[in-house]
Amino acid sequence: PATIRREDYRPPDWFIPEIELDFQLGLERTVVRSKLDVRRSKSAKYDAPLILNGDDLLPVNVLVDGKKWNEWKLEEGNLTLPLTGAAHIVEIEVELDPSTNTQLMGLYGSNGMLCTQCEAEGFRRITFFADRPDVLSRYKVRMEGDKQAFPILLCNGDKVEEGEAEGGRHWAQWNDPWPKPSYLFALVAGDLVANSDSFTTRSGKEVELNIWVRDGDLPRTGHAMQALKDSMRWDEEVYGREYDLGLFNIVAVSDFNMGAMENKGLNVFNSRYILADPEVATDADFDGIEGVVAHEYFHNWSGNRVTCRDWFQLSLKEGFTVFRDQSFSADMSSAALKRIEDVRILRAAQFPEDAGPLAHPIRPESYQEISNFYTATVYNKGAEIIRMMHSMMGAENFRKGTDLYFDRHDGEAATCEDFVVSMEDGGGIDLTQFRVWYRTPGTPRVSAKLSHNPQTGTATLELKQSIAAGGAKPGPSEMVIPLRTALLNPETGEHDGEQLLILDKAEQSFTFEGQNDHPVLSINRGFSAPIILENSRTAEELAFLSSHDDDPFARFEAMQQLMTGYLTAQITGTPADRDIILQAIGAVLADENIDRAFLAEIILLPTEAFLGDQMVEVDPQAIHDAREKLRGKIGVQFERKFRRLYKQCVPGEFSLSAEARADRKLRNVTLGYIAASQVEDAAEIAYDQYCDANNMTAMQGALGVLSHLDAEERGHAFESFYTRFKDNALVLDKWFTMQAMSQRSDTIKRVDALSRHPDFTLANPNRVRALYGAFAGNQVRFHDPSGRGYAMIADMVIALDPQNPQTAARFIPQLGRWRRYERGRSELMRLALEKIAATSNLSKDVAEQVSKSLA
Ligand code: HT7
Ligand code: ZN
Repeated sequence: PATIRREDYRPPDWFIPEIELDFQLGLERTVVRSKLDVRRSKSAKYDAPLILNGDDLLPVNVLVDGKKWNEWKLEEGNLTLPLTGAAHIVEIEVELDPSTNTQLMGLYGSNGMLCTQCEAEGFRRITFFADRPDVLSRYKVRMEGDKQAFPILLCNGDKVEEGEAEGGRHWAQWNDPWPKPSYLFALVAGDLVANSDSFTTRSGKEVELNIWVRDGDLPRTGHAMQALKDSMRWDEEVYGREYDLGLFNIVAVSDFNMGAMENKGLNVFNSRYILADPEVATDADFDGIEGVVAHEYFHNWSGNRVTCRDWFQLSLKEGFTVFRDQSFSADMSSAALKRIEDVRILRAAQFPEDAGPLAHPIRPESYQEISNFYTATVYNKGAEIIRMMHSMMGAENFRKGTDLYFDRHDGEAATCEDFVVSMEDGGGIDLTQFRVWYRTPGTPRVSAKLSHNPQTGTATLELKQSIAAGGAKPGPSEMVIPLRTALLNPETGEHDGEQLLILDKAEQSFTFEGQNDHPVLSINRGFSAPIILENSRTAEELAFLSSHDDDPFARFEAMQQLMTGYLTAQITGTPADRDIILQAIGAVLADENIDRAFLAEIILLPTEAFLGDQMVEVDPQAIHDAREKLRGKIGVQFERKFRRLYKQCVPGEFSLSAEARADRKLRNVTLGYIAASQVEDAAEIAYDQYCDANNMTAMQGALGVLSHLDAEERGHAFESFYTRFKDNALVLDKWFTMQAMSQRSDTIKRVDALSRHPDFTLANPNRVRALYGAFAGNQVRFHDPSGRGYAMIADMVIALDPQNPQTAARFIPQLGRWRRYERGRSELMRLALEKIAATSNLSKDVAEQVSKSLA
């Protein structure tokens, strides 16, 4: 496949300021007629032809300026028209069969409804068009369809007219006043009902809000609606951004490749990010809904009003919007827990990407298939880059910068560079060197050494930065790394205030006066920079920080580092002190002032995947064994305390209050430790929890524990769960997931059997991710030394690719990490990749990921 390079960007030869679309809708046959007002760019050559992208389309009819036109050519799917004038009206008719669109890009059928997904390049599967984000058009759309099959007809903007048509059909005319790129186009037709509400903007405009779902799902839309209203208010208060239409529609669909899509005025969501009530959704699900609803809403400004010039600038809207949704969620609940969770995601998804064959800068230099670049790097590392600007500038100047950015570029297709320049001009900061982050892949490593001179009462901090091989590019490569730092009194844990140190050289030292005792270093507080901090502190210092640091993230992090240090030593057969961990855990368990949710977080062991990322060569079985051994020891050591806490956290009436959520969380974590201590009644306690549960968090916690056990309660619970929830697709996904995550040795066999279960289908991405996504994340079972886990994923990718290449390609990175594993597994992973590579007619999506993984 061809490689597209950032440096090759050229502005469009033709603009299309106006487009009219007419849809005659049908699940098996939809006719699309378009009328484009095309204008040659002043900078284009006089004979530059009009090239309209198409993917799997055939023009039925082409007119230019009202006359039938036969001089078109189809080249690689694109329609080329050799036009000579400066402006023309081009009309094109195409026919689609949405029922065969299994890629879920363009116009497709889902549960009897019709819906669209156009980002990044789906609009070209609906009609021929300049399908690039720097061509902005005003859309007028008429849609017509059978009234019974599609009683609700939705599109972007405002509905300006509607009426009845012959043969039981009806129609609606939608106009969107805001020029937009084609990737923000959306249309939905179906039998839907709405949870309707309204929002008054701060300037007094009334906005109608609707969340459209299938009939029975209406009672599960309340949380999403509240999240939407909270987001609208928050964006006004924190960024001064108001909504700009009289209507905001959200539609939930069950077949969707990603989480949701920010189409102008008509967001389309994966139903898992809309539907929730306590019986079917966990607390994490509720949080996911709040975060994704906010994310899509925030795109109205960061993405829609100011969009991207080209897809290399994707992080301009995605990194910034993730930062915005993270800040929103932090403001809505606990900022500390949110930060811990965000960093966990970054480390689980982005750090490995940055350390592997698919590493790329947040602003990539090239791609073959843009869908492969909706990555944790572009999204989550992108958000970290914005967060660092925020830390360095302070909230007030940051806001001045974003105000200027929105003012300057409103209605434009902008670049990352435009954003940085606005932040410099508006926020009064020089970001010259900071720009290195935009072009450099890889996670920087920072070593920190603190020394103390009792004679002078000074402490000196020596910092060094480096970046893993393959990460650094020639040229100035030092990153600007803002490190929130405090020096803690070694007795009391107190300090004289935190400082923001800016590390912008390869090596740098900072001196602190007035330090009579050797202080304890608290650094990268709040995870102020997305770096790997190389072991800079002793186990004793880490234990001290885990009970004294006043920055909750740093406190959590100290415990994680303490546990990680011990476990990595165990795995490699190096002696290490376990007692200090037990003491540290004992100290937090004895802390009467500790927040319960934070306690649940801080006593968790690092994940097996994270531990693997710390190893030179990964042996998943050795990691699993060492971790389980420590879990067991902690369970035994504190069994009485865990049982007491477990009882104290007995749930009352369900509530989403912070206290109730903390209790549910701590109850599940303590249950996990009680089971890890291998006491006889563990299965019984878990089963009782399952039976008594009045909410999904408790149920899932219980099933999660039972899933690993060899007890009859396990079978009963899973059967009862299936019977109760088999008609709820989102809950059934959990049933598949929990079995695929089981640590039992028969898990591969079980996953194989589940792939033939009548409720399993490759046609639904949520189901595929529920079973295979969960299994590929199950370190000890996916990495079975036989290689059967790898073969299973490879076979699934080969089967799924012809139907849904985007979803198939998302499984390649798991195998792509083959170089990190011990020899036996490494070779088997490589062979699985080779098998995929040898498959004929691979999609561009899978081919790009596989070839890069093998290179
Ligand atoms: N901006 C949206 C991206 C998206 C997408 C991309 C490729 C294929 C399918 C997709 N569905 C949604 C999601 C977001 O970041 O808000
Ligand atoms: Zn987004």
